Amino acid sequence: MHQSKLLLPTMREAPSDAIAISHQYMLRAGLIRPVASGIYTYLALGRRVLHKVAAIVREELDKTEAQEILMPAMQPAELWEQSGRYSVYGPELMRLRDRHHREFALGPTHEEVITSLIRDEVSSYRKLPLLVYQIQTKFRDERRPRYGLIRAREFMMKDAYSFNTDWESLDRTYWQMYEAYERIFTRCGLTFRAVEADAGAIGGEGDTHEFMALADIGEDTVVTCTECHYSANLEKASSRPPKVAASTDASSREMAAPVPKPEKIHTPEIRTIRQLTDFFGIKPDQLLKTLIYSADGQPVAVVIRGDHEVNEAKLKNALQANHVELADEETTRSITGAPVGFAGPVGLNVPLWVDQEAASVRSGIAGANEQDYHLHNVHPGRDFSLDRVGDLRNVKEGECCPYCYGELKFYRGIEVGHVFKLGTKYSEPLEASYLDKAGQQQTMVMGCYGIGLSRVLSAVIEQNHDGDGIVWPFSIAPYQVHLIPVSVQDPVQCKLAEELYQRLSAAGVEVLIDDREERPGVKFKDSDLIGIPVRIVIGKQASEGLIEFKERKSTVQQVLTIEEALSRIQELVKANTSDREII
Ligand code: 9G3
Repeated sequence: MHQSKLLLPTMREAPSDAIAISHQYMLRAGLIRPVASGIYTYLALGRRVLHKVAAIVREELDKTEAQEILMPAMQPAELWEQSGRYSVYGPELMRLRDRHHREFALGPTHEEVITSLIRDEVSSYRKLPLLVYQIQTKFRDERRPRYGLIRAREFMMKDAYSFNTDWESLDRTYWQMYEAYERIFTRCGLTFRAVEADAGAIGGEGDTHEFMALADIGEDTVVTCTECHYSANLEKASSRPPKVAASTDASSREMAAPVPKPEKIHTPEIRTIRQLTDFFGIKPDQLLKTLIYSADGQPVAVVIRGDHEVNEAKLKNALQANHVELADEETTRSITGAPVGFAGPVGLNVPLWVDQEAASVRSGIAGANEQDYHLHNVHPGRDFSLDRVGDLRNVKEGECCPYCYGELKFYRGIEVGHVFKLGTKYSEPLEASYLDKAGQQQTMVMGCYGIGLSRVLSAVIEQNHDGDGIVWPFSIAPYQVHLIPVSVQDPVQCKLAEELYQRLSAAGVEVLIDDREERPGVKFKDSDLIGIPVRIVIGKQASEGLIEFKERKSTVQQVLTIEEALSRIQELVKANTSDREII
């Protein structure tokens, strides 16, 4: 491609509202342009990268006998009413009416559409397992679109769905897709972790793993063990107490002196953890923090140690609720009779959910449910009920791995893939069933598997850039070679550049030639910005048949003959585009 013909509007500065480096470089390198908040046009360079990522996805999925189909974006509301999800999703689900005023949704995902298709077309076990996928635009009306393609309102997703006869068959398909994802993200040049993820409160779902590309801008927290392969989304991660001498375990708790009755202490304006630990001269782990939540609109009290934080995903699962959120100030006041900071578990008449480590505090300090008063000597089980105890908290960095006592470390991650065992969550309500060998009607067991293609672009840039711009991995770069004649006025340079362009293109190498009448400095700055892996500069030494060779990821520039440069390029192309298996 001749750059003088390419719409490639590079910018020296990114707009101030672009916070993420990947968003800044996508705008500055002319990959995307905003149409509205969270809605983008992909210009030529951006589309070429997206297309390469999609090609890798197709290659790896087609190896697994998955078949590619294409479903509509417009989905009749009836399907979502049958699955029961039409009312569950709020403003995030884009809704519209057709000319007959019939209701539709713009698809954020396609479980309903695909399940109704398979229900109508498949009825025998002989046709299962069936694995279909599509690469298609998704619509989710995010409240706060941000970070460019990381959280967009219209984005490209590969979504796959499997229909299995039973859970055992689903398990095989699930791990087959999991391994395909490992190959896909490796080939895209991403550093990633597959983490155990929260399967959501609604029953009928099994395992689920998220593929997280490690990046500081990532919205998710990945918890990883330093010793073993344990890796989990913070929403799901657990830990266990360190191995300690037997003397301080639960049994010694019983032997210790009985805890005196709770006593009210006047604590004027003492409400924060910090103020309480100073006032009582205790550590935060002796505080019994009580938070009032609203779970699907019903109030509940959550009791947790002062040094821990509530994990709302775990709480939601424990409560089997669709939605949980902290109650507002006046709800807290009306339920506890006191402002936030003086709430406590003793004498509350709402359901009490206690984190398991708060439950094993022997004698704690808690709010007295009275302004400016706290209780000490509060003994869980005696002074408040332990009928509902569970793991309701976030693990903390440095705690022990639940499997091997290794140390848990936190990383930020961008979720680029997600594999789910759905079970019968959709096949049940949509009545997708099949006749088994014995002629019995059985409900299909499903899995679903997503990759955020546009998010992969952002994640790759977050992990592959420097101060001058993007450093594309060869496998998904928009072009493979950037040919730069320093001066298009010089006939020798131009002639050589065009010759090279023809030879490389004829050899199947993807070349962008910067034939613009621009100063060299502008050409080099743009070249660093758009991040094409190999740069060939044709300058003064062109008359001696010598050119400058440089890889974008290295600082080394070499003066080579044409033939030397061509063979270096052939090597790089060969090494980077064969779909090499991951050993
Ligand atoms: C909605 C809206 C947003 C959503 C969903 C539904 C996320 C929704 C989860 C999934 C599960 C998998 C197939 C590909 C992989 C992910 N956001 N999810 O179901 F109506 Cl507005 O999409 N689907």
